[in-house]
Amino acid sequence: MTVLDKLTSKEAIALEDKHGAHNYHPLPVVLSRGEGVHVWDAEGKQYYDFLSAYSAVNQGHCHPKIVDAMTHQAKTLSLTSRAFHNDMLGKYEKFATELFGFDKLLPMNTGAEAVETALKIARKWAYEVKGIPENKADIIVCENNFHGRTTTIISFSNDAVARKNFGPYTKGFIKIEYDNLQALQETLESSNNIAAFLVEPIQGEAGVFVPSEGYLAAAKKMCADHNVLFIADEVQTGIARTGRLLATCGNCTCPEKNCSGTPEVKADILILGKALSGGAYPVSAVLANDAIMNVIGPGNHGSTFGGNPIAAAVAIAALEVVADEKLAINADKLGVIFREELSEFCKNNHLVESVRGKGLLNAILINDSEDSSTAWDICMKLRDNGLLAKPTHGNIIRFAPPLVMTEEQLRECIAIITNTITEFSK
Ligand code: IF1
Repeated sequence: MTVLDKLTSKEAIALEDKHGAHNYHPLPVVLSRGEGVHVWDAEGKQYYDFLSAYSAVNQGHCHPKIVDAMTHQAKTLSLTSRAFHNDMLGKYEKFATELFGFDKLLPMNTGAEAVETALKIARKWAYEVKGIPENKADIIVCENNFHGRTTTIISFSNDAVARKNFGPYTKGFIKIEYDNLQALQETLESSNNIAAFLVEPIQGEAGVFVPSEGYLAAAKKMCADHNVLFIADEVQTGIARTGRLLATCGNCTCPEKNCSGTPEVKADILILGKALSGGAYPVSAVLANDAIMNVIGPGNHGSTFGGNPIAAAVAIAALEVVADEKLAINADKLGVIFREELSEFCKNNHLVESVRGKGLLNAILINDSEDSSTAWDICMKLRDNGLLAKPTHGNIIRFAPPLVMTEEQLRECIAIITNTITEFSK
């Protein structure tokens, strides 16, 4: 077999099982092509993608504008390292900082790397600007957070599977309940050594938990009142996924919803990833204003691929697609339809308890125990019926299609979902 030989799904799974680490439990489907809202398996069966690679493929699979930008740059100059300048990085940094409203951008590759970068910046700012005694800085995080899988990040996770036997854990983190302003206020008042508050505007992996109206704005104000940095992890919620350019744009009435204005809840440090590249290439970024970002000097932080020319070209194209195709407006509109239709369905189906989400980041709660296989079994049936989705935790199924979906396609998918669950309920 040469590496380019066509494999059957069965062959592909067998190779992964034999030669690959078993760090995932994928749904048994082998994808071999993607275009827009569709993916095809190795046997050519078509599916609607309702996961979008965990909100990385917001612009749709293999978006021609993004692919063209990537291939053109790959044929021109792929990687220089930051030992030298390149003619793409500054253009990307200017484009992105103006779009999101920050002075500077620190380019990285994965979401976890960007989260780690934000934590390092917050700590350095705490010691050099706020004046917290060295090695005494604490960062507040939320219960049931998901920010990635590095040793430091899992140190403040409460997911036992992600944490166990990876100690000793990194210190300097205080966990509080998500969407609980009193807990945040009390913690902020409890110590002068708090550097920052790291929060997901919507807790995706925990089960698409949308916080109470006004939570983010109030949390941001509390942080400002205590000279504590507000760090928004928008790796999953950013880039139009929740019906706004950023989830921290809140209920901004900007007609474009892709404006270059300032988000309603302006983070001190903004973390982006995933759809920053439209899923074509690992691109992540940390954005902040000079008073914070300028604590970073030469040699403090970096990465071989961070800010490489292909990443820069891809990110510019991916962000242009979001604006040109008004993806935030579409996500907002289709998300309302999805939740309305599924809420109606819940009333007459005992298996689905509720639907929640914002824009096209939604989830349904299955009326069964967390350790039941019902959500998984439903996803297996959805696969058979041509729609791919996966449970987040136990009895919650996340639904997050590419934002390029049309209303007609969405309604077709809603029918697949409701018919499948109805069949399953019998
Ligand atoms: C996997 C979860 C989602 C993220 C937020 C940082 C990162 C993520 C809010 C790290 C990444 C991914 C990781 C991916 C599956 C997916 C995921 F299920 F793991 F938790 F989306 F909910 N901040 N989320 O959601 O970004 O380093 O992965 O680029 O690990 O299987 P990354």
